Amino acid sequence: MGSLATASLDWHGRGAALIRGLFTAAFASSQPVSEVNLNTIRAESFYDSTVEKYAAQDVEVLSLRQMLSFGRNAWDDPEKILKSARYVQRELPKRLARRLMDLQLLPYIVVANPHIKKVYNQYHVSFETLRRVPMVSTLDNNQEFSQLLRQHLDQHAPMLDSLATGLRECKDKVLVGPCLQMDSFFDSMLRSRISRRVIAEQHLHIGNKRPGYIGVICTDLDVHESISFAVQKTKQVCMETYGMAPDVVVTGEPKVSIPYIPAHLDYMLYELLKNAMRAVVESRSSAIPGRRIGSPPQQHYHHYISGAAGNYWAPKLPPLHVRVCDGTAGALTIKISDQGGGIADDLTNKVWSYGFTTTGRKPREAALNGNNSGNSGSGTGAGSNGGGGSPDVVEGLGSAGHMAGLPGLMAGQGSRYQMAGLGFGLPLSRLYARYFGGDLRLQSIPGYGTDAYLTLKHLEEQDGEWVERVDEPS
Ligand code: ADP
Ligand code: K
Ligand code: MG
Repeated sequence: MGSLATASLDWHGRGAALIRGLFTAAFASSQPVSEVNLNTIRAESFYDSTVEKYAAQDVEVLSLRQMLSFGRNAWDDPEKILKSARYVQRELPKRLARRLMDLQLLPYIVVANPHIKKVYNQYHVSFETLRRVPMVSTLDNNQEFSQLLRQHLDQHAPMLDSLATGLRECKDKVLVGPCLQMDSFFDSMLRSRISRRVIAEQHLHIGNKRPGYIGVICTDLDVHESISFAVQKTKQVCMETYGMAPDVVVTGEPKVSIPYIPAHLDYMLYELLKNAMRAVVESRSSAIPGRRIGSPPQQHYHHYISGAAGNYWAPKLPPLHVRVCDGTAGALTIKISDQGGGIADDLTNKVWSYGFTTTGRKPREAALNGNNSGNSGSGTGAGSNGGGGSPDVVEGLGSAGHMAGLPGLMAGQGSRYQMAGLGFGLPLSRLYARYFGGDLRLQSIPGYGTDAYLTLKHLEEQDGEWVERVDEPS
């Protein structure tokens, strides 16, 4: 991050806030890859038609099938590795340019926000750096290019934090409201981020020979293994937050596997399980530590808890039910059911908004009284459930389990887990699901519980072929 400190951008509000940044680079385009470094890029003045030029170029979309067939045995084929490098080299600047255009078109009050500015800066520095890398034509070039790519991926890791914080601060300002399509802005920013990271990580791993993997895609991802990993992690976080966690009963077809990026599935399962566990625990407010009673009112339905939070009686929590259904229509569905009180009717759409959370409301208020406006990114509730007040977007499960080999793919996570509070879990999980042709839906019975349906497509059985979802140019 330190190296970005040298990049500063002059922001000039003009009219409808068309704010341009011209970064002059302190090197010529003929410079060797190794010298193309973030430190050498400076943001000096303000107008840049280059961004527009790149943003207007067609992007070359990828299909998962292409990624798999191209990547097969690529570790043994230098030509393939170089071809892959050149693809990344061509694609990233165009995709970054499109997002820069989106950022430039935000209202001034938003672009002037220091967190959003930081994101713009980082994007622009990456754009300028990557577009100037001379064409990769040898494996040595590729090694240098890969190092640079990794550096950029790492430096962009906290981008979600900045966007989330920026959004929260802007939403506090009454001026930014209905006129700003925040959700579609976030959708395209984050979808593009997913695609850039997939493309970059796929290249960075394409030269590794790893059994069961082609690049970052696990060719036979064991769905039950992913579920038990996520369950274990979520229970741990739930215990740390509330001192208790419901059990999880997993049923359905025992042997199910799909070609998928493990970190993506891990993220979605983790977010959905956290939501379900939180609902179950919070809907039984008397179960929250603090209410300590000498003897249980109804012996059968309570159990004695002795832990860091103290000794107390708590009602038994109804378990979550996870069912794996390998459907016939080429889709695999994972259903996660909870008896956590459900979602109030008037919140069913709002929960999909970036930044919308009911964290910080009184227990059960969310489920039973949806009329109280949610803490829609206002920040008052962030972390109040034990998340430590951090605006971090915990994306992914760190380096545990089968993600161990993919430190960068889900970067931005760190090890600071929290149950809820950022309001990104649902919309971002749906974005991940849709990215590979799947979907995420909720069905809730207010006052009772919620079913989440996560659908993932089987590549080999798809009608036609999954094709990367790329955003239109601005
Ligand atoms: P966060 O968990 O940070 O609040 P999410 O996007 O994951 O953000 O969820 C948004 C809101 O949707 C939650 O605050 C909660 O009110 C509601 N919600 C999500 N899943 C459930 C569930 N299983 N049961 C009840 N409410 C839920
Ligand atoms: K939300
Ligand atoms: Mg959540």
